[in-house]
Amino acid sequence: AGLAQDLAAAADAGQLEVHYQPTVRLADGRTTGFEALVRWNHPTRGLIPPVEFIPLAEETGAIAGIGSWVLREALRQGATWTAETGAPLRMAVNLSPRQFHDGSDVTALVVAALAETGFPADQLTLEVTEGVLVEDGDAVVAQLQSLRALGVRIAIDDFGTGFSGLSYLRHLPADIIKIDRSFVMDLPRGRSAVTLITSIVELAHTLGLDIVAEGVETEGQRQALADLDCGSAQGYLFARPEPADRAGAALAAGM
Ligand code: G
Ligand code: G
Ligand code: MN
Ligand code: NA
Repeated sequence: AGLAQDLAAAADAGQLEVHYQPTVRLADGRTTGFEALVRWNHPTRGLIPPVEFIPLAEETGAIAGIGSWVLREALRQGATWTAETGAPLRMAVNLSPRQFHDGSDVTALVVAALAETGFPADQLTLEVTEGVLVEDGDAVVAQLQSLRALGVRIAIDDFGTGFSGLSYLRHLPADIIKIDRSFVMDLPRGRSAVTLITSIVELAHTLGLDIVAEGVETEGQRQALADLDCGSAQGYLFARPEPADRAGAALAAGM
């Protein structure tokens, strides 16, 4: 069988895994939550990263089943960690544009997953890219608004890499901007990265949005982002995405 057929069966075959990368508040270095990142443990090809199978899953439609499995798994894990730590940990789950575009009801999917796992709606973040608005923009905006009405927060992932400029921020209901790793990489010295991040932070403050900077790998980058008043960050400096047992152990150790 080809990769596409294998992929359609992967969730049911128990071959998908979710890894978890912490989000850290820069003011005090505390972990406030995790981003769920899926991996495919293929029986013969080994661990396949999402960049190699999410696009295929989007083409074939397998993303619906995979997305629903990841959401339920991440919320189940989030509910466990919340119970263990007593802290209102956030869980962020990535959604593909395609999950909004095949007539499926994302809100119903999320409501069912929240009910099934007992994870609180107001601790859930859903990450979308601006590409989600390219097709059926009005219908997608309506879905995002109904999700926010539940208390779910919407994050714009990979912010700054799209082609539509800042104007779409007026149309995309959002709570959080995730500054793309490609800008963070040029800190602390890169003049244009500093200028760009400064304007994104100003814009976010004006619109009442929170900021998460992605891909922080060095202490210099962390310090620059703290100086620029970015609220939170993720990156290898703090932790790589890890299986639930390792991420949970780090959490319990009080990171
Ligand atoms: O760790 P990393 O290789 O996990 O992730 C690469 C890309 O795959 C990122 O753009 C990320 O947003 C995407 N991705 C990871 N997990 C998921 C998922 O569960 N659903 C979707 N749609 N994308 C994901
Ligand atoms: O597109 P999205 O932001 O959802 O994807 C996050 C991707 O970035 C994942 O592939 C994740 O493994 C990767 N990632 C997370 N932190 C770092 C980092 O500090 N450096 C690099 N190079 N990649 C990172
Ligand atoms: Mn993401
Ligand atoms: Na990103």
